[in-house]
Amino acid sequence: MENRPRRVAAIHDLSGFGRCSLAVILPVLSAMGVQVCPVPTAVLSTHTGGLGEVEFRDLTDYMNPCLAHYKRLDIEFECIYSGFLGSEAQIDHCLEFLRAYPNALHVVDPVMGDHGKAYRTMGESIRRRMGELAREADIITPNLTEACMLLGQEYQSQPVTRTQAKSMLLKLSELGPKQVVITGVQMAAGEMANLGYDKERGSFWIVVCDYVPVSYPGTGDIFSSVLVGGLLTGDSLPIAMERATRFLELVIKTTFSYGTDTRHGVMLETSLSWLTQKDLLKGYAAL
Ligand code: PXL
Repeated sequence: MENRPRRVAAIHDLSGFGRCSLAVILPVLSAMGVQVCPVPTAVLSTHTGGLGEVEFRDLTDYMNPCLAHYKRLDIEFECIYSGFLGSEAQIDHCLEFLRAYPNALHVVDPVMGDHGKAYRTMGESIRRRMGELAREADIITPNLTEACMLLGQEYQSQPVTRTQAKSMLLKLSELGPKQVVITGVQMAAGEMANLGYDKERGSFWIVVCDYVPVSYPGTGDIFSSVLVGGLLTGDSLPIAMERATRFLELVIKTTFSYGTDTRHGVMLETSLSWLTQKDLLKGYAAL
């Protein structure tokens, strides 16, 4: 392979205001020394989380010709990374990207909902198709709500025991992915945690994080992007999980201290330089 930064095709929407999707994925991965090639699925004036009527342009028709052009150019990608998708047709086009690059790391962030509820745009049939996409992934990064949706089980609002956590991770990996990371899990022991499982090694991981009593849009996109950036630049799974967790803690606490409108997202700009340092980390533990 050529001696150059790792390259990712990032199949996500571009929301102009609100700091989510490509607006955060691009700076995060660039700061980590990874080249991002955005494949925008739609352009929105803002995210869909409470900022009024959104100006929206669908780009579904762009996705296949874009892939065809990259193939004509013989452009290689080390990773295909998808997230929020607006329609079943977009899921089909993502599957085509994955099949066109079988040797790339396939990362699917199955963005479907949060806090036990599906996002407004994520009806039952698109959620089912998202499950199909997740089966084709090497790595999936659902939050707890999305993990329950993928498993067809009711949202678990009660804190999760270690045994339940391991069982969910195992069942998700049985769908297909080799590595599974579940974010934002309230553990029965009292901590908030991100959990991971590596099927090939049979290892379960937990990274505990500080709880902050607010929720911001785009934090799932930032978590998955740091995870992807870490894995593509030599991190092990638990180290990449911890890097993503520590960075989110930093941006969430920074933002919370300013008391800004949560709908505006996290203040990524002032914390981005932390990602360029590649600190060594050791705050993960076996689950
Ligand atoms: O961060 C997930 C996301 C991505 N894109 C759009 C969204 C959301 C979450 O609300 O609305 C357009």
